[in-house]
Amino acid sequence: MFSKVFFLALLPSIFAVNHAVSVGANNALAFSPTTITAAVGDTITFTVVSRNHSISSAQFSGAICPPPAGGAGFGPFDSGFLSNLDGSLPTFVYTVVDTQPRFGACRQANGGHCRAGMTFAINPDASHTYADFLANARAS
Ligand SMILES: *[C@@H]1O[C@H](CO)[C@@H](O)[C@H](O)[C@H]1NC(C)=O
Ligand SMILES: [Cu+2]
Repeated sequence: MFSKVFFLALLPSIFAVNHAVSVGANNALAFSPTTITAAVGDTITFTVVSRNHSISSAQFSGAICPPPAGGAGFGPFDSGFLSNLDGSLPTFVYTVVDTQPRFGACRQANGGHCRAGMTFAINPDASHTYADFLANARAS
């Protein structure tokens, strides 16, 4: 009994996966990949590989760009501005706390990067697709 409980307690750490996301690859205003499918307990490591960006949670529709400091939406998160202008390849790690769809964007340039499509989705679903979020961001 004790050993079974102990084993179950270890499960998240045994099976947790890290998902790597590149921020600004090829100097583009983009996250790559744009969609991350992750389980509770997984981590997502965002690495800024060019310029100066943020990884900020966003609302799905409405006034998306730019997300506010601190992020928007349920359980908001925000890396703050991370610059690779010095070649330091700064990272931000987000731990997935549930499987509900979450969306994010860069808040640099007063939303200019976000409106240019610098956006991503974590666990989007049929009624909250990445394509719809991207269209909403571009139009915001
Ligand atoms: C990064 O961008 C922010 C917001 O525009 C700015 O305040 C900050 O000075 C920039 N950092 C560097 C190192 O340029
Ligand atoms: Cu940016």
